[in-house]
Amino acid sequence: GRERIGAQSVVLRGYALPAARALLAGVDAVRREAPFRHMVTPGGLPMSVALTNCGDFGWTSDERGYRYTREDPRTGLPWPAMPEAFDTLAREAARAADFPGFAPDACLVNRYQPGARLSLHQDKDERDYDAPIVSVSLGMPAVFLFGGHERGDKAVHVPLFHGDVVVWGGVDRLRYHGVLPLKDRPHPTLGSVRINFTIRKAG
Ligand code: MD5
Ligand code: FE
Repeated sequence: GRERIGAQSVVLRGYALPAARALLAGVDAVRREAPFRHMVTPGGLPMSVALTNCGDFGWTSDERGYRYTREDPRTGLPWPAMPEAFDTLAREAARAADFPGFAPDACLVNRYQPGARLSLHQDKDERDYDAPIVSVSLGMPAVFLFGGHERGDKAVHVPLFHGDVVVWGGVDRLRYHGVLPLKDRPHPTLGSVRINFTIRKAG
């Protein structure tokens, strides 16, 4: 199914299910090279969500701010390569959501354990806001908050399940969004974890 949640945003329910094994193998390959870690925000607090990256650019947060870097700050080594399965799925999902020609170069991988949350924010560290963002959810369900262009705008609640893919772009690209604290509803194969990865054009 295809659910429109904004003028240029769609949820593709179960779109990633046929590729789930390959995608999870990709997450394992990435985490072996660049383990999940709790980055510190500019405010000095560790994030409840643990993250890693793959591709040419990776998103980083520390006391100095948010930015994309070519290297993992933990090691100084380039971020792991983007798994083929991530790249293929992202291009196909973008096309299905009317964003042909998407050429991703970055992927932020988020790991949620029970209680982890993402407060309302905009994704504006990328260079090109014309490119969409493709998000893949695996494991436990979550409630995604989809707000407006001002922080105080009312946010709609969108449940996201294992295998769902969301594509955001165009006029929706800079809308505020977040994730409610994760409930512990163990997934049959992944257990008490939610993995969300977002494939982007950052550079
Ligand atoms: C998540 N991740 O479930 C969410 C899903 C992040 C993040 O928000 O920054 O890692 S991706 C949601 C998203 C991305 C880009 C634009 C919009 C939503 N949007 O315009 O609503 O871990
Ligand atoms: Fe975001």
